[in-house]
Amino acid sequence: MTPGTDRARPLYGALAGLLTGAVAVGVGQLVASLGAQNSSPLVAVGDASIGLAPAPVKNFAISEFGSHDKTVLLIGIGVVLAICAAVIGILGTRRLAYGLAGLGVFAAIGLAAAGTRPGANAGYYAPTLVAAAAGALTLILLLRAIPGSQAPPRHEQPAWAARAADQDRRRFLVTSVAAAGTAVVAGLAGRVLAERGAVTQARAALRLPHPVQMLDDSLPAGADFHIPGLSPFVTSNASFYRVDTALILPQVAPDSWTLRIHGMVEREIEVNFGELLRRPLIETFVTLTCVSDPVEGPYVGNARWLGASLASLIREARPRAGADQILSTSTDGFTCGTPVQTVLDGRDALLAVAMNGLPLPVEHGFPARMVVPGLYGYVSATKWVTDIKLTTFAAETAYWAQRGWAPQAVIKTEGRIDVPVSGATKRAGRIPVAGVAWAQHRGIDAVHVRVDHGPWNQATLAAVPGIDTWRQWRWYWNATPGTHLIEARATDGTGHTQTSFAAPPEPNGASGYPSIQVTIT
Ligand SMILES: Nc1nc2c(c(=O)[nH]1)N[C@H]1C(S)=C(S)[C@@H](COP(=O)(O)O)O[C@H]1N2
Ligand SMILES: [Mo]
Repeated sequence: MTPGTDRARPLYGALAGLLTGAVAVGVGQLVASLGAQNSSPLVAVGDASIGLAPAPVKNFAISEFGSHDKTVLLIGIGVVLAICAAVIGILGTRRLAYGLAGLGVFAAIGLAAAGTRPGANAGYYAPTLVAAAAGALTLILLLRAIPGSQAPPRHEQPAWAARAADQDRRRFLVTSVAAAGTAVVAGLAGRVLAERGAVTQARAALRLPHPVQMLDDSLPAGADFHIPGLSPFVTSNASFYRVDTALILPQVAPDSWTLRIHGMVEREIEVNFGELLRRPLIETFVTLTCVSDPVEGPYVGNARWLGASLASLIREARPRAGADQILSTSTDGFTCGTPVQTVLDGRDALLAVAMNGLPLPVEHGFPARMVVPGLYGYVSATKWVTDIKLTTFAAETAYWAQRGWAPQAVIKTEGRIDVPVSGATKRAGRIPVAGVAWAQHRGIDAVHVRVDHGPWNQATLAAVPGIDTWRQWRWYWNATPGTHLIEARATDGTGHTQTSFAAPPEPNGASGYPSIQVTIT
């Protein structure tokens, strides 16, 4: 063994460890995609860390990274895994058993996390076990291929030794490339299989029934001012915000979907997807809002939903007196608590199957989700919902309420200035100031705008189909040179004008006037 290869051994070890980790993760993803959904070890570990993360960390992640919080989490897990994998590889160069023991620790963590998956069965352990076996094999092959591992006898001629070292390096390179290729191919195949599977096909094949209560047009007349930069009245499915705790999208096949309604009911019921579609379906516009949406934030969207009346489903189960909470659960274990009274008060609370004329996109809850006008998403809008339990707020606490958010939360009267964009520079003259305002199930009656704390000016409101959506507004401003602060405030259908008090999203929704700064030249 030459001194050079000796010093390089830890580096080779780290590389062997990284490749071992990559093969294990890739193979794990592939095996997971072949079997039960939700069984990916990586996702199980990620979900477990989401579940275990203290509320402030999770809230910070959502407010800082928004819908990208999961990407950040996955990158974080990736970095930690990479470091550990490198260490395992280095340990392996000392003694193979140390490296294998390190792998064993990871397998144990993966198995433990898999066991906590909702609906976990023996099949959930398979991806981790196969991944660990593939990892062990990779580690053994790579460690053996490290140059100098099979040290030539000391009496070898230097020239011979140099040639041997060269061959050794080539052998390590070839083994490494094979390992990297395996990791990439297995990982990609796993991804394609997981996301392009039966559910995507079932969704494409789904024929939506006609609603009994149908809207005339996809866009109500006069609802959209069509001002460039202003949020369109209808948010397209592609640009609709997404907020959930799912690391990979739950893949729920419609023919395996059932909704069970149980708990404090006289008559437990279960409906399958065919039965759901045969119920009288309602079509209605509802604006969803996330409680995490900061003032001027992006987590609001308006869509045309098609679904069965949630109230009529609940009534069929005949809730017992005293049941005040509808605790809904999704296939991935997320829970959500909605007041019974709100769902039964006559509003269009839906078990929705379509969004803007298409079957629900998988990321928005395919095949069925709840939509309840007037309540923030975390207490009303369960996606991939399969279980509804009638209970009480005193007896059970839903996912976000366990983490410090209000157990019940009505959407606050709020708005957003979309035009001009904050920070923009515009020419002096008459320019439109426009935005959207919302107070779902109370409606928007007025919006006022002021400049530099001057008098409030009444904005013109667009038409709306009802009180459950946001409402566009616009006001023409004679802009004069200088830097200006523009604020807006909305008044809802109950006569209540939104508060100027600036509250953060936690625990029950942000408040305060939306405002922008513009420079006029
Ligand atoms: N299964 C599931 N449903 C969920 C959530 C979730 O994390 N998991 N998040 C809720 C929250 S906080 C919001 S704001 C809405 C967002 O719905 P969207 O992603 O379709 O816009 O979904 C709700 N439904
Ligand atoms: Mo939310």
